[in-house]
Amino acid sequence: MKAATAEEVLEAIQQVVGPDFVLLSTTFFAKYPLQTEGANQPKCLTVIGTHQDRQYWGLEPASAPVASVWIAIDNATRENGAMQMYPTTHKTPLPHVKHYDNCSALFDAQSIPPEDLPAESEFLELVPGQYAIFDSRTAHRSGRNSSPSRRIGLTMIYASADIVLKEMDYQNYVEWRVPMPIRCAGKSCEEPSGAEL
Ligand SMILES: O=C(O)CCC(=O)C(=O)O
Repeated sequence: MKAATAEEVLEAIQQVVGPDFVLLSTTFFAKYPLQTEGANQPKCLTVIGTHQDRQYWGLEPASAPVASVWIAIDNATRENGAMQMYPTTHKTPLPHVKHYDNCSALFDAQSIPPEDLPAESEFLELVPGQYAIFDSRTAHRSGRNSSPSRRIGLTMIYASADIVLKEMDYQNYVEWRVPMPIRCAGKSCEEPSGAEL
């Protein structure tokens, strides 16, 4: 919660989504080293298929700005599964194909096929504490951790307060309720009461 409501982050987010906004989610993405002996390390499910956060979540209206923040808890490198970003993709919603890569941890193993992506991409190689803010339509993915080092990142998604969460289109829909969004204005955020958490 401290990271999500840090003044520096809120100021940056305001510039992108406007003065009245909600924190929709915080998620840790952990990739443990594949080479840790004896670790209960799944061979699969450490890949995140290429996706656009807001498209994948069914956030509307399309005109409402949504921004994603990814903070490195550990070093993020190409070898340990740093995020790979596809610049310019924020301009267009792209198709998400179900079961494209069944090793992907996304619901329905969705992914945007490579032919729908630009040839150019950039890896978000960050040191702990560094973060990136991107338009939630920017397509991104992350690969396996093939290194001996752990890679954990924290994602936080903010949207302008008029956002609506439509039902997600999943084949194997699991009840996954987005908790009460946290409303922010100016430099402060209201935490929901215990009952809403
Ligand atoms: O941390 C990762 O590897 C993936 C994060 C991600 O896809 C996201 O935040 O939407």
